Amino acid sequence: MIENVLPNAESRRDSATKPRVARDELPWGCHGRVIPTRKGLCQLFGRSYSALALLAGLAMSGLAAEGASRPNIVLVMTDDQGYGDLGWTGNPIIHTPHIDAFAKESVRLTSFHVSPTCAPTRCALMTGRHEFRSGVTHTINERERMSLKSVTIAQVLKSAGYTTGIFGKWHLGDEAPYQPGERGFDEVYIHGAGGIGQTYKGSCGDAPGNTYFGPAIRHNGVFEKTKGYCTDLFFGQALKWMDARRKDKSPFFAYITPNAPHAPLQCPQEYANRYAGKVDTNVAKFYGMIENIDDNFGRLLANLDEWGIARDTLVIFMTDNGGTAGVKVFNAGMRGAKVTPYEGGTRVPAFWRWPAEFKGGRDRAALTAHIDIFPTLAQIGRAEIPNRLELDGRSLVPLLENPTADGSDRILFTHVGRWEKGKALESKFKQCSVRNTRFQLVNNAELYDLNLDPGEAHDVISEHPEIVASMRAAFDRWWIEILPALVNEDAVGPEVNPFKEAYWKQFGGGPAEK
Ligand SMILES: [Ca+2]
Repeated sequence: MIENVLPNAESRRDSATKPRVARDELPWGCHGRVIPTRKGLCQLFGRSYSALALLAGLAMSGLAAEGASRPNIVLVMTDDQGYGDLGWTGNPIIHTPHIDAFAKESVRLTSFHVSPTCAPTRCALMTGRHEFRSGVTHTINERERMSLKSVTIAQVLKSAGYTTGIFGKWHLGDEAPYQPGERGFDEVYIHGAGGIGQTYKGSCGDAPGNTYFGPAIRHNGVFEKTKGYCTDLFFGQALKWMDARRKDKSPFFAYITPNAPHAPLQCPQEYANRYAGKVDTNVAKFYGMIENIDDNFGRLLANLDEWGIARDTLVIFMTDNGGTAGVKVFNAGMRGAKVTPYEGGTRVPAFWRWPAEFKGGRDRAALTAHIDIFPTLAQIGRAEIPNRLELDGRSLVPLLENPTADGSDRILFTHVGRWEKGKALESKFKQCSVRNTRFQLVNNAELYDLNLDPGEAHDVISEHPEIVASMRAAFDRWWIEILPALVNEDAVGPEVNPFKEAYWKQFGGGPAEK
């Protein structure tokens, strides 16, 4: 099945033309024994990372040991919660005791980066490749649709025997072929568009009349009318599903993606009340939404304990872009927020806990990213990545497993996208960044030394001409690579949102009633 969904020719890069990479330049999983029979090469700068690297990583990892058990995987990614919106990261007001306690037990990736907005991060996470390679350059206008040629981590884990479920926000296409049930998920319990109640022209839209309380949720293609608050519903269904799956012989992958605390800021009043008088009304609701997530996260962990599977379950907590409503209160000293290419736009919390294999209670400062999740989970799940699929990410297993692994340097590319229709070419340097561990080149015009200046306040572009030239050259190469992959730029959406059409087909009614 995976073989049928390989990337198309234009997005494959000819490995015969790639530069050879010296052994000491290879990223983490590539050190040690390299299996020469596998097609593909690890490339410097995180630009391309193939199945070879995965297998090499497996060869040296304890995970490859005969008979080592494969964990269940639970990935929780909240929406629009920034790095600073947790007690653990220093927020002086918010109350997140369950996530904080979990962080304490976890391996914490302290320089973990995602894309600056919702659908792009979800695409990069799902594919292990920069989202532009799958045509995702926006959050609406059919430009949030993940190319049907893309291979998802859900498909790869499923092919290795995992049972897979998504609970919450998908945001990679609302038309039938783009839905998660067609992209590797066995269980699908989602809202439409980029949020509950959202409606845009074309395909991107949720069920009619939905709010965060009692929304109609699409469950394996059939709408269910609900009672209760959205986040409670998504965690509740995920727990119900996990409870059924834990008795199976094969492991599960639960991708829990609440739409909260994304705006509109709607939360149970008792949660907002806890912050009344401490912050303004909107931030009180925003923090209330996060505290509600924290309660649900605590419920999840308590259930894993109660079921006796916590030790053999990898749980990941992360968020999908930089801060939003909370940055004016606390942004952990960073510049920027969601929809910007600065640290504050892309750096998010990333806590990984797998008691059976990872020694927790540690920070890892290496430069890491959402694109690394695909190869990491594939390695952990002992799933084979299709031969010709070349990833931008690299497995984090050595970093998570080995307290002394520090990782070689790499380059990450960020581009906010969201250009006007037809303006991709002229938007090359608009809202973008190139970064390595120490430096970040923003908009091709500003350079920051993150070691000395994590708040990106002092432009040092004139002091490091060689770094700037090297980053510009890398970005030029990357841009040429991704342009042919922008398959959604001229897409024309349907007249009616597919979610609404399906809802009306099930319950009656039509556009006039919206
Ligand atoms: Ca988001």
